[in-house]
Amino acid sequence: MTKPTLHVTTPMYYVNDIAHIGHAYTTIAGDVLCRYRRMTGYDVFYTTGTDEHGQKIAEAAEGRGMTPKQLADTVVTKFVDLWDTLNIDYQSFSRTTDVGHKASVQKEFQSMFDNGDIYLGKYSGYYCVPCESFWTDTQLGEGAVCPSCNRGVKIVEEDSYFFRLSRYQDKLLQHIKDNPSFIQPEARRNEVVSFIESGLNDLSVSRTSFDWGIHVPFDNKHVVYVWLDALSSYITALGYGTSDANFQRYWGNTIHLVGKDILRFHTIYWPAFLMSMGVELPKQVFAHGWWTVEGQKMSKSLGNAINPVELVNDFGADAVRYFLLQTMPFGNDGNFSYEVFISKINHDLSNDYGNLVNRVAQMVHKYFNSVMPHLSTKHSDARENPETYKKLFPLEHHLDELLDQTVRTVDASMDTLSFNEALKAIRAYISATNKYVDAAKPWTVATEGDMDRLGDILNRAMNASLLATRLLSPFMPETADKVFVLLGVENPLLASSEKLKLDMVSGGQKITFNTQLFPKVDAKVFLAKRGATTSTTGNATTGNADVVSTVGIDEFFKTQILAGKIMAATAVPKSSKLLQLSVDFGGAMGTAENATIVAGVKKTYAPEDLVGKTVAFAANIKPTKIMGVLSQGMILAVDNGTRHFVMELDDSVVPGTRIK
Ligand code: ME8
Repeated sequence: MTKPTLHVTTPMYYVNDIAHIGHAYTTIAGDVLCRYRRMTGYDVFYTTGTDEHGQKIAEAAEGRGMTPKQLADTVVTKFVDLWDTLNIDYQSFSRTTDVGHKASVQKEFQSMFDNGDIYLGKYSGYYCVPCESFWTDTQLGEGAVCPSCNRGVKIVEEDSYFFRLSRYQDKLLQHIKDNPSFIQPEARRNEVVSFIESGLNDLSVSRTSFDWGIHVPFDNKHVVYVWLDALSSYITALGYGTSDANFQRYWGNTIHLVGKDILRFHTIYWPAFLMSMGVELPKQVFAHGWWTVEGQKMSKSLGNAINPVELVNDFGADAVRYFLLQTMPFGNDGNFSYEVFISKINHDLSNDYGNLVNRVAQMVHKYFNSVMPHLSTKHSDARENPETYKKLFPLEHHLDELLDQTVRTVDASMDTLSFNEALKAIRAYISATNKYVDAAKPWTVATEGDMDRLGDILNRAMNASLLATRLLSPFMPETADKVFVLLGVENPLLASSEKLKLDMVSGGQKITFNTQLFPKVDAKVFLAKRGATTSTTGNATTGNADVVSTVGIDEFFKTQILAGKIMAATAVPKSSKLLQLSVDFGGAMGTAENATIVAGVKKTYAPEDLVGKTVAFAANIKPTKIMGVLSQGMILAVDNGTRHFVMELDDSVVPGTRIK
């Protein structure tokens, strides 16, 4: 029998900065959904990736004195590492700079053009670089800011190709009406419907004022609008336009998980592009809510973004995965607070779940020499008939009924992406199993010497703990694997969710469980310690972007940090951020000639401000072309978000002196 298929996607994340818990949230949610479906009989493909073109990335790279591709390569490594750390099991990590993607986007553009949906015009209006979105003056927020992110917008006037979005207005409305679950949650669907009903303008789908993007196949002056480029990743990740076996197999049964901020792109532009190309629409776009931190919006300027790597280091990947999905309904906004996070670890994971597995395992060690007991014949015979079972073993019968209900609730919750409801049901089952152990009193039964009854209780309690673990496994894969190994159990893929109710072991296996799954965290101690250290992602411009790791002194000295005298400086043409410097290192770099160094400090310094200054440079960085200029080193400067401070040295310091 062929399995039903499912394709789940995260947004293609921008590479201007490293990920915070908001990015981790979407990606964990998708992973949980995929793992659950895979476990219960689906053939699943999970796509994530990065959005690397466009003005936002070009400017971020320029600001850091890197090429956009260099910036992308650096940040992509961090995304890949983070997804490994969080145990994200994806099938495709798609980059918009991948060669196959580029070729496919060009074909898509051509196909929309051939269908008469793309025409040449002139764009005149506003553009928000952080959101990469076009706005008209009537759409701007108070103070002429971007209505989505409240930041400043640029006035843009340039030649542009337009997509005939207006042509798709009625078709889109009809599709949304005919497919009520196409946009979820419902409140978001209503928002989109009102937006479409207010009238759709044709959409600018190419830019000419910068070059970092995929070129329009028939007009090299234009690069494809970054949203058209990035949205296409959802199909190019499956090989659309290149080698499309996965596209044929998975596309259509697709769920796009997105934050509420990018709903319009996914529910209006993307379906319209697909309609124009004659490609089936995804099954659903689900817009989840946003996280704040200790009550405040996460932002670079506040420096309060939570770094998921740091959280995992402190609490483990599973605690992070659990907390993020348990705390709020998927469509709602939520708040991250360390106090609440720690209290959930202590209550839900340590007291309830960890304690259940531990106490049952300890009793198997103690009373059965670490070998899981079988059910007695009396017990298993009675279980054949629900009426008899209810009469003879009411506690266990109740546990079975509750499991039946729990599995149904979990499955229905996964259909509606109500992760928190699924976890609530599992937690209730764990709590009921703990109560079952309390009520059945195996320690009393042991003193009475009734080994059959004792074996029955521990077999049932152990199976219940294992079933809870199986239900938790999509959320907490690392913990589940550990428990299964230590309890000598396999967790095979199942044919359907119905099978989740079946006992996992009959008995006889040797257990080696001897660990605390979730040690209690002392919130006071943790918060005091944390107060003394850094806790947020920061950002690349304020320099604390990475989790601090140490380097050996030898490693450090591989970088030649030298005093260099700036002999000449000019602005790099067409760049708002870059200066080209001619720097004297007094022959220390093996040549008497001055070095050319491109520095992203123009927002603070005019060329003449720098000439004559002696400042610190990293002088042996591999030469790199930046905006057409070969840069042979890097200026050292602090960027406090508003301005730069180059590291100026006293005039008496001789050029070429090593800084140690
Ligand atoms: O928008 N709370 O990329 P992006 C919850 N490249 N989720 C959050 C969040 C928060 N505070 N902040 C961000 C882009 N997210 C485009 C997407 S897709 C074709 C192109 C999550 O790096 C949320 O999923 O800005 C949001 O939609 C996504 O990060 C945006 O990531």
